[in-house]
Amino acid sequence: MKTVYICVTTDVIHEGHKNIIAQAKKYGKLIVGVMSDEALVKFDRFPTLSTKERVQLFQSIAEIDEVVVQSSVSYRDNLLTYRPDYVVHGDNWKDNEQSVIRDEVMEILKQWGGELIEIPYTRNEAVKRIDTKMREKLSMPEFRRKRLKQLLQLRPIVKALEVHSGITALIAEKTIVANEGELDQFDAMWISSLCDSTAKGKPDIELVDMSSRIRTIDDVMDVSTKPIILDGDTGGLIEHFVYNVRTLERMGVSAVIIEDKTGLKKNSLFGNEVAQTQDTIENFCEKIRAGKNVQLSDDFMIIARIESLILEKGMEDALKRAYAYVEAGADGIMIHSRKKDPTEIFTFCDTFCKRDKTTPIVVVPTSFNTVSEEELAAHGVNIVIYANQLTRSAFPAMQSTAIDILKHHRAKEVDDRLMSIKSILTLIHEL
Ligand code: SPV
Ligand code: MG
Repeated sequence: MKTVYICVTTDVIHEGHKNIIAQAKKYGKLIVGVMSDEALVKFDRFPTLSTKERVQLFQSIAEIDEVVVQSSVSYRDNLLTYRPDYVVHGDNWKDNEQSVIRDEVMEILKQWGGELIEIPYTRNEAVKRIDTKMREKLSMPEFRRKRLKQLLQLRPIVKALEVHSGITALIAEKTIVANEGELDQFDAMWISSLCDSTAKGKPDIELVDMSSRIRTIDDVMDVSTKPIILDGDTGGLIEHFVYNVRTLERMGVSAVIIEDKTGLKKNSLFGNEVAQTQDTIENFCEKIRAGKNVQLSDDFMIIARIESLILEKGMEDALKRAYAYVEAGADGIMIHSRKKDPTEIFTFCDTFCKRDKTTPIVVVPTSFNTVSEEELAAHGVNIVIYANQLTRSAFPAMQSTAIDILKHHRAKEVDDRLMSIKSILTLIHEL
């Protein structure tokens, strides 16, 4: 009896999947590999069912002889274990980033003369509706809010990208790369005070108020499903912060990071070049406690950001504050530095982790940007935020276009480096 292998990533079985299962079964004993949650979050969509639930879903289908877990995006391990005569897949993975997986499957099957069989993917209205609905579900507050905590369990390090509009949210949502035979994507979005203010042409001094920040969050939420970490600046007055926690939680934001500064806040990357005042430990702990007290779900996180290294108050002060903030209820600690050399960040993380092995650590490597995600994870960092890179890449591109149009008195000279009108018209998918 010949063996057939298919890999599945879905939470809902529609007629497209049923067709592939029925076709695959014709070739022999059918083994279905359910892609694990850990692999799925890099590959495609965030699952709404756990690996175990998805395994059960496929176990209930009569044509399937065996259901196993595929714990990587690559088919390699399962193919080498089961050595199937055939792998069956829809024909929808040839012309996108998944082609690296396809190439690898064909290469491995060659070892024992196995064959890849591709079946036309079912693209009717009913299938389209189910696929869309599955994605839309993930944008609902109850799914989105808890996703950051889920990712902290699934990812060696959670990667967040700065977004400040619908279009930047789409970039964070949809960018998937194939690299070294693996697929990868961002896990979360950071709504930065610096970039949200900059997009509005305003300084990063808490001038852009919460109503306006909420407008940005809403624009981002409208077109995306990934979890949102909000830069909450200082959190403002304790009496205001509690209301904002409620609003953010209800909207489906996953975490707010508040920094231990008070008075007129300036961007941290100025360091001591401008006057900045750090809050007292007592008052900041009070703010954390007040926020935690009004929170209704278990999903929402209040992360305390420590400015001691930025303000050159020393490592001991940073650590003392970290322990106090966790004691007050903080769900995570963000430690910030504006040094190019990551040593002080590593020292903080190593020391903090020795005493506290569970509280997540967040870093923003804008200045210490030579550090890899792997190195950060090795020092116990759980979330890395790329806090301003989209804004900083878009701005010079737009500025040089404006300069060149003025220089040439026409737009022809800049046209080659612009996105085509056709691409921009088709960039946004309509419902
Ligand atoms: C932001 O992105 O607004 C931040 C991070 O707060 S930093 O600009 O590095 O202070
Ligand atoms: Mg900020």
